[in-house]
Amino acid sequence: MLSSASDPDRFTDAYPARITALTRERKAGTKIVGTFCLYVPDEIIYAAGADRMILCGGSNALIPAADEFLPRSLCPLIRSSFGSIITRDDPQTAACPHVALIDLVIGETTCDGKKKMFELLADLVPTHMIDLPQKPDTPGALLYFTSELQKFRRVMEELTGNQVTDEALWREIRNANRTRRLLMRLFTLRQQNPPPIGGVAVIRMMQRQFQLHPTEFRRRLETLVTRLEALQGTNQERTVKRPRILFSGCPVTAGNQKVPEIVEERGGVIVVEESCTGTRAFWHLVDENEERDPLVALAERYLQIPCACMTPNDRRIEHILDLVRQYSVDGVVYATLQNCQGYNTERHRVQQALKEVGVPMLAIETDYGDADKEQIGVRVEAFLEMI
Ligand code: BJ8
Repeated sequence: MLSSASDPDRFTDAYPARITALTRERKAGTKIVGTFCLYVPDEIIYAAGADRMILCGGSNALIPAADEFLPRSLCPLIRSSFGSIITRDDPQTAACPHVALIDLVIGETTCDGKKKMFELLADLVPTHMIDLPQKPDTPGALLYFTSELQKFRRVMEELTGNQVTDEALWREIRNANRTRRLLMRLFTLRQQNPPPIGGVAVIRMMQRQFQLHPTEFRRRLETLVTRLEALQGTNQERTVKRPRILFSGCPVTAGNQKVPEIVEERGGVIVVEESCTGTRAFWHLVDENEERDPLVALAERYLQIPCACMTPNDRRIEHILDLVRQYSVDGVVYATLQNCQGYNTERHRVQQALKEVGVPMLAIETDYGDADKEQIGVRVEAFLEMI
């Protein structure tokens, strides 16, 4: 099995080269957009001829700078992200060089903490907000979100000076779907016992999805998938039984892999992630029927993402139960960030649903610090022994 240490296809080394490429692109006039969420369709950004980087922070070191502005009762992801932006021009503290390259931030109305953080951010960087309907199944939600994407399309046209044509949108939709299909192939391979690749390695790769250019990410992903498919049937570890874990909860942003690392260090193997650094990022394709309005096709696909900011969010529960079946899961580790109200509150419904099908769940609520590592390790070990 490939582990994170084997660094398949050098996904983790890609960041410095990406910064060099973005700096060059920007000098040549390309606009760089910063995003924080899966609900912002990359297809529109790339159809406008811009590039994008994700701005979700995973570094604990950036939080103190943010705490001068934000309450400590916000989740570490929001505080770390804000910290990376306010320190972006200070060479002593700037930890994320891509942040200084951003021309426009695209925010979204998901959780309250992010919404209020975007208000402060707008004083520092030009910011456009996409208003996301949070009852996705109600009549009118699709129409409304499509109208928000139309506004976003115009914003991108103004930023870049390029027209976002339907043709360019369909091209980007087809490209993004290709990546989604490859990810589906990779995740399907993980249904094997044992899986050919560990969960931490996959999470690190998924983190790079939001930093690399999509073409570069797809190229590396294709190499990895082809390699793993060729290895099928040759795995010598068949006698080793490690508990198969579904990892579910808040996104695992780059720099914050603490909990999944502990799960695999203590003897479990993560076989699938129900997370924005997992299935939520690629599970649904955009309809490629070019006789339709591409923005409607995009709105349909993106509204299916089962984030805990949505209500009701039954499709997330159904998705988790499906994954449990498809991946022969022995237990679920439900990992959330402190003060994330959506995912922490939804924990109860997930736990109830799993109880009904007899699958044990361990809930871990943590921050970006290391202080609770040992304590989490003890709990994870006891859980793995029990399942
Ligand atoms: S689609 S999960 S990327 S909103 S952890 S900031 S929810 S308080 S990141 Fe997210 Fe989009 Fe949803 Fe995914 Fe708020 Fe929770 Fe913090 Fe979070």
